[in-house]
Amino acid sequence: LTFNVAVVGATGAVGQQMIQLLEKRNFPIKQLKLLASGRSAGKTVTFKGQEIVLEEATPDSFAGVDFALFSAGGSVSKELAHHAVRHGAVVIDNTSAFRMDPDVPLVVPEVNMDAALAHNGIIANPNCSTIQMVAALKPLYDRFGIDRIIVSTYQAVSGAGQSAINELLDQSRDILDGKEPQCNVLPVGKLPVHHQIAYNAIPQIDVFTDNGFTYEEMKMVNETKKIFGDDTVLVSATCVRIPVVYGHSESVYVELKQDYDLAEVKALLENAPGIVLVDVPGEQQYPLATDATGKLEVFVGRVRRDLHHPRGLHMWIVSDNLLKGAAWNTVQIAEELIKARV
Ligand code: A2P
Ligand code: 11C
Repeated sequence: LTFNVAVVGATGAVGQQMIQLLEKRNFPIKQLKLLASGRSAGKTVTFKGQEIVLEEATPDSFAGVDFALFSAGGSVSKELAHHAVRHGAVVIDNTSAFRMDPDVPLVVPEVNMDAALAHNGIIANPNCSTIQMVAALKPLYDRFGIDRIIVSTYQAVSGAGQSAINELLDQSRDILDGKEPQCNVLPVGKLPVHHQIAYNAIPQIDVFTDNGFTYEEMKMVNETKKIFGDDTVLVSATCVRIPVVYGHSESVYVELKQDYDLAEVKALLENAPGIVLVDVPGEQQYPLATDATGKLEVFVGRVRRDLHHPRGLHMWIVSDNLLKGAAWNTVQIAEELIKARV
């Protein structure tokens, strides 16, 4: 059994990873359609040794498509996802366009694949910083329950797309060469003020909401509740952009509902699907963004008891934001749908 697959945003940081994953995973593809803006139409991409010509994404691009993987920004998803569904495709959308829509399941396969099976045409992929956190916390949520989470993130520039990657590299080079760095993309391209990311840490990802938290921070709050299907989980987040290209790192403090045994917590993490425990402080072994780059798993380490709260627990969670945080979670949902339906 093979499927027609479309990638929307095929030239983007996430889209390119989707294409590579479809090839590496030997996804059962009949025909691959690569869609982007009109600017990219006519360029070619090599897939399994064959050149595929990029096409402009339009409402009519989806005839015969079984899976449409969207990662071209929320406005493109809002404009085109329903056309893909109209043509009979299952849309797996990596943008924030439909995540909080009650008719759209928000899915991390390790956590709530059952929700995906009940889709109405669109399945949403959560934000990268949410995905790695909930994947790691799932075994603890199931065993002990979770009262609250306080998370601080250290996020890679690739989360903001190819232009942000270029900006970090250009600024780093320019500063070393004694030139004035150009700041045009971060923290948020469309805002008038931009900050240098090279040799810096910017405590703003996405725009601010009225409560003083940014949208990225509120995504972690709202998406976590939706994925766990539990509004009682309290989440507070501070999201920070750092000069790393690939891999988001997170300092996560969690208060469990029940008393826990630290050895059991580590054993649960070690045995959880998609999680790798890297936690040997005496040998300086802990998750690093550089080690997580290119890997599909979520890496957890620095697991330790809080000094004061009896049910408090700290950990360090790292994953490749373009893979488990985006392209892999999307392709994984498609793989799981195929497994469940065949
Ligand atoms: P293009 O390269 O043609 O502009 P990133 O997240 O790395 O910035 O990538 C954004 C992706 O979204 C790119 O593949 C980009 O294609 C695509 N894109 C941007 N605008 C549109 C649009 N109006 N229609 C379809 N794809 C778009
Ligand atoms: C970042 N987490 O690192 C963002 C990127 O809602 O899909 C993903 C934005 C989103 O900038």
